Amino acid sequence: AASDSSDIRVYTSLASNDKDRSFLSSNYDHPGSDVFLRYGNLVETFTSEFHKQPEYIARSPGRVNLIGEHIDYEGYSVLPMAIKQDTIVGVGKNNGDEITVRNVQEGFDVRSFSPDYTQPVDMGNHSWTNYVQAAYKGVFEYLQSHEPEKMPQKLVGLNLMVSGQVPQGSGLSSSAAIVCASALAVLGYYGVPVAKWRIAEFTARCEKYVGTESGGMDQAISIMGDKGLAKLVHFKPHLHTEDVPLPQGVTFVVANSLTRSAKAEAAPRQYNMRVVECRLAAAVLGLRLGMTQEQAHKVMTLSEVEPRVKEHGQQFVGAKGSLQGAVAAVVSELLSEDKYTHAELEGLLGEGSLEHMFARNSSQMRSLHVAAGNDDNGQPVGFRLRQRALHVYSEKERVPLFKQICDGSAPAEEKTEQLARLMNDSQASCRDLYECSCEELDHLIQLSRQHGAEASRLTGAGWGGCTVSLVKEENVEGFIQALQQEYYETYERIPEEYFDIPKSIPEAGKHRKPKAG
Ligand code: NG1
Ligand code: MG
Repeated sequence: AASDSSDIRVYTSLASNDKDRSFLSSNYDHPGSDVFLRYGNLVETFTSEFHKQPEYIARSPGRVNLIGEHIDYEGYSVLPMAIKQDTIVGVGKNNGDEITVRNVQEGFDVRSFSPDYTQPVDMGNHSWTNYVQAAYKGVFEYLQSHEPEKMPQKLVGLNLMVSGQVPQGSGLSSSAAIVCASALAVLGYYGVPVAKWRIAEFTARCEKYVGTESGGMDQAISIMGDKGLAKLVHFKPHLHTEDVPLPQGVTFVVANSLTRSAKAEAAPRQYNMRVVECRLAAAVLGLRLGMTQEQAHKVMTLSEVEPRVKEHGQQFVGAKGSLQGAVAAVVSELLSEDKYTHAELEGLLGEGSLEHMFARNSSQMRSLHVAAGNDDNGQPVGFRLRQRALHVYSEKERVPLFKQICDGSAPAEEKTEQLARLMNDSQASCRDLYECSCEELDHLIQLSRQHGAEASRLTGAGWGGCTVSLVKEENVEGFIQALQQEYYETYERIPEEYFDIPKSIPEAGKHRKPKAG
């Protein structure tokens, strides 16, 4: 089947060396390669399920973030790289008038939705196909609002077959891979060329249809990534990237904690909650630094009030050393260390202000209601503002430093040491201030540092998922062996089905502990 279908065009976000074109068509890899077999399998499954060959295949990869965690949605630049694990999507016209979505793997439900892209995604109903529908919607909403002349005359029924390799809930952005590959498949089918950065921008908005208030890092790197390079991704004034050459003599090793970061389901108390906390921290800082209540209600991100924070911080610069120290001093002066309750915040921002501020966003509203309730231990959940702001303002400084070190001409040994310090500082901040690590990640990170990693940190949203470790080349083999023995082999059961049935992976803190000894 694979060789029969070699005339099917493949749209891949990665193989394009033309930065302005959205995608190029390229042939399969050489026969016999894994890639070739996987594409062949996709075509075969597509053909047997839909009784027709796909017309196009699209491909988009997952990513690992090297530094800059939980700051993309605050408007700050981040530094990820694409990985080889990807999602591929076959697409072809069907004779009906629905979009039908299937997965090559068993255990994934089959769904159909209307080609009418104005239909909402059913957020209350968690299905992997929601990501495909979100991408579909994103494509046409983008075209309609930005490039209406490219809008197809008529939207037809399509078959889509998905084959994903990025483990779900692992912090490697399986969701961006599926969203971006689906969007490329639909664009490819209709033959509509769109600039890469535009695709990266609109696919970032797609995750919101599914209920995650994500920033744009994952989609940016999935669409704009290049082989052998990390990228510094900027979101302002519009999305663009800078190449970051990686230092010689070291390897970034990604290790899975085998704990699932259940982001879509847990978003109201984890991911989206942080987005809400950051907005509230920004509002209170704004208020304390001279904004009216009304102005403070409109502030969305910590980056918007940063100039005021810095201005106020000037007076501390002498005493606190750097401007960075002064920023931290201002945040600690103006935001309480304790949790804020809903009532306390309304006392500051005005009665009814919280509901009003988040009224237009049902996902954030859910987090607001979670914060008003109690946690598993019967304690009020509340909002931590000082800690979240301290993380964001310190993490965003580490990102340009990381690039500067990579670009610099210091000896390899020195570079490695400096990069390691930034990565380890990032982890400490994620764990202590942003509270997005978990027991299993902390354990894996500690083992990694003991067994040859210069640095190790969580990557992606956290609360489970993967670590990324900076390892000198000569230590890589020993490092991997050590993790094998000390982490993976001490589990009572390694979930062999991990890649096949991701739903069976336990959430952080809920799986069996490593065996003693
Ligand atoms: P992952 O780990 O892929 O879910 C999420 C967000 C990113 C970013 C990181 C934290 C999505 C799709 N992605 O990544 O935008 O905020 O967390 O740095 O939600
Ligand atoms: Mg994701």
